[in-house]
Amino acid sequence: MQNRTYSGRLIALSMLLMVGGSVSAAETYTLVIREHRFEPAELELPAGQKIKLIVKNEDPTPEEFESHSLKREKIIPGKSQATVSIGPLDPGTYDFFGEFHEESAKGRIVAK
Ligand SMILES: [Cu+2]
Repeated sequence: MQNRTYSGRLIALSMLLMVGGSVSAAETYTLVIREHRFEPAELELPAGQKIKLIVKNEDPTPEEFESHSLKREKIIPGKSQATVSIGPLDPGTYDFFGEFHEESAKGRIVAK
């Protein structure tokens, strides 16, 4: 009897998680690194929701996506991609850069 109650609760919990998961599903945006620059250099995103940022490094050399304001850093080996989860963000501007090529790899996210 106790077991049935327990599994009933588990089912209820997993249904809740499924519903919650689909409601707050992160929107996906893509940044491309090409010749040590980010494309686009300015990315507009919706504020107040979770974002899945895919950073594709098309260069043969590694790059590090870094942002102090977003508190994120991630190394992306050459010719590969990585996912950076961000948000929900307050409206505003968030700078980011490629730590291995700071002179050219600069960009910003504008959350609206
Ligand atoms: Cu770093």
